Amino acid sequence: MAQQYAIFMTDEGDPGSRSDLLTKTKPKTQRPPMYKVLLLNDDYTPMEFVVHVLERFFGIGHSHAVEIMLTVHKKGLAVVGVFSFEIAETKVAQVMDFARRNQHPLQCTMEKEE
Ligand code: TYC
Repeated sequence: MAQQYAIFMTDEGDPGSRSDLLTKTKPKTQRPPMYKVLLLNDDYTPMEFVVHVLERFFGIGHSHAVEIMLTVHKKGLAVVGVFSFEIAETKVAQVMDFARRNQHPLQCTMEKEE
């Protein structure tokens, strides 16, 4: 989105006149949207499996992975990372595929930030 602003110049001795009206367009820098990857709780996926998923697909160290897993277990879900659309999509697909292949109902999803 471009932000527009106007510069008004009044003539000396003629208050209020706008003989010179300039408008400039300032290009506003656009950041790409970011996506939260969420892990959801369920009653059946083993805790160790979830910890392994966090280590393997998100590069999270063991003790932090245990903490995140327990947060999901207690609160129902947690954000495990924030990525560009393509990376988030890949992480979700990798986790869902790995869970399915191991016959666990673990769910992973993504959500646009803000
Ligand atoms: N609630 C599961 C259990 O008690 C553990 C679990 C944690 C499952 C996190 C999914 O995303 C999850 N075995």
